[in-house]
Amino acid sequence: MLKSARTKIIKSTLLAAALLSPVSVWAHAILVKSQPAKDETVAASPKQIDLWFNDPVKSEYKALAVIDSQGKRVDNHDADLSLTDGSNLHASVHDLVPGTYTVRYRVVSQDTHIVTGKFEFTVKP
Ligand SMILES: [Cu+2]
Repeated sequence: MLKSARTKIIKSTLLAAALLSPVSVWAHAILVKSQPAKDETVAASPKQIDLWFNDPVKSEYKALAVIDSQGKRVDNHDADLSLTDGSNLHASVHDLVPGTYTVRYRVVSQDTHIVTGKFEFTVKP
């Protein structure tokens, strides 16, 4: 076999291995849904805030905070992943009075990237 042909085969084998490696299987997590939804107005205080990502996220370093318009935290510091759905992060909240609230979150994707974001919702009976 010619040396260049062998090199080509080795290169394409390495490329295939890279494409099939576990790192490329796990996508970067993005927020796909929440309850309440971004910018939604709800008529009554939700019992908890639910976030759903497109992929399961790592159980370490997860955080979810709900903050009122005065900057005070109104969640119960109990952010956790659903036992049956690793893409679902939730936290319970105090009984929310009418107003606008900010949800802030941070999770670690399976690809080890940190994903952070925030959105608002309003309670207006
Ligand atoms: Cu990523």
